[in-house]
Amino acid sequence: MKNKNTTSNFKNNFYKNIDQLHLAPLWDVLSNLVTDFPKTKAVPHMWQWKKVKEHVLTAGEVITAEEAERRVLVLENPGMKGESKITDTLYAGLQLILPGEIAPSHRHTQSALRFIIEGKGAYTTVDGEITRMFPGDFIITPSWTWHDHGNESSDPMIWLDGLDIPIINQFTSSFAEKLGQKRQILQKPEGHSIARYGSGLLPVNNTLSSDKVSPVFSYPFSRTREVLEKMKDNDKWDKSHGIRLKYTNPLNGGHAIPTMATFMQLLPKTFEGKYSRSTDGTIYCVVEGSGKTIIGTEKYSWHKGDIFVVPGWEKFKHSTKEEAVLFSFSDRPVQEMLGLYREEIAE
Ligand code: GTQ
Repeated sequence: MKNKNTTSNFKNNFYKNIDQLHLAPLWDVLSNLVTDFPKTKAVPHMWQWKKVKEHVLTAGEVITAEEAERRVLVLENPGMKGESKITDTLYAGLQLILPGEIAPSHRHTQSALRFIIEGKGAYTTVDGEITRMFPGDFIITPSWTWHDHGNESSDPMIWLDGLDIPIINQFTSSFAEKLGQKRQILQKPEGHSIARYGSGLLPVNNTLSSDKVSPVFSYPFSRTREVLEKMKDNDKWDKSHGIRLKYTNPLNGGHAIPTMATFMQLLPKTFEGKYSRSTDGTIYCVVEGSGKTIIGTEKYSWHKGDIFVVPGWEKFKHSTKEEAVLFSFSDRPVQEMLGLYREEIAE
């Protein structure tokens, strides 16, 4: 029989020896690795537009869009400072383009979404097609497509960027390159994609090489708002989410971007939403109106332009006293593809 001392020596030696061979005991970490419920360092947070806007504009005095390549203030989740993440899997930022500026052409394997908050008529060019941007528009920059942004209008342009940067890095699949020109050459007329793919019609002889991403890369708010308006009187409200629409890829009915779900929703006036939670941490941007969202134990009162984040599996509920419109995005497509997505409505 080993006595107590030899036992602890024996064990200490064991741990030391395996450590030197880069082996580690699972029994120390198992309960943190395989948790009974989702765990995240991400916390709920809201960025108030009236507070952040002036700093986004000041960034325009600190650096030019060209020098910065992309002049963006990153929305950092307070629970994950320095990681450039708003949730575990997603990145978000506020990008500014001043009149006369160009953010030079580049491409990367990360997919991006742009949700326009302020300005009128600045452009983004994606894969040879230019599109002008107006508040409430949702625009896609698909993976590995050349894109440059510019502002020929007389007002600053600010939009919310959503990218799948943490997902791409998790898969060691980040590639990026610069075109070496400020602007790419236009190869299609303005409105090309939405005319071909955005009206419930598709060219019979489809020449697209892939259906992974929606070929409708610009979803103007004017159209989206009209749909919500039509639906609000005739459709059943979801008890938690009001009228919530997902942006879809007309080629397959799936999400518009393969890694990021995007939604627009209308909450009626005097809405008292039921608590719900889902495994996809979600970023919301207030498009119209005002309201309140309780996330976990915190209450957030939001107004136009505010951005708030609901971490995955955190209970939340919306309430309003006036009609409100919210844009949101999450990593739901990836979770759905992997069979991981779960949601729950509290009774
Ligand atoms: O506009 O291409 O917020 O490459 C972060 C990385 C925006 C962009 C961001 C980017 C972009």
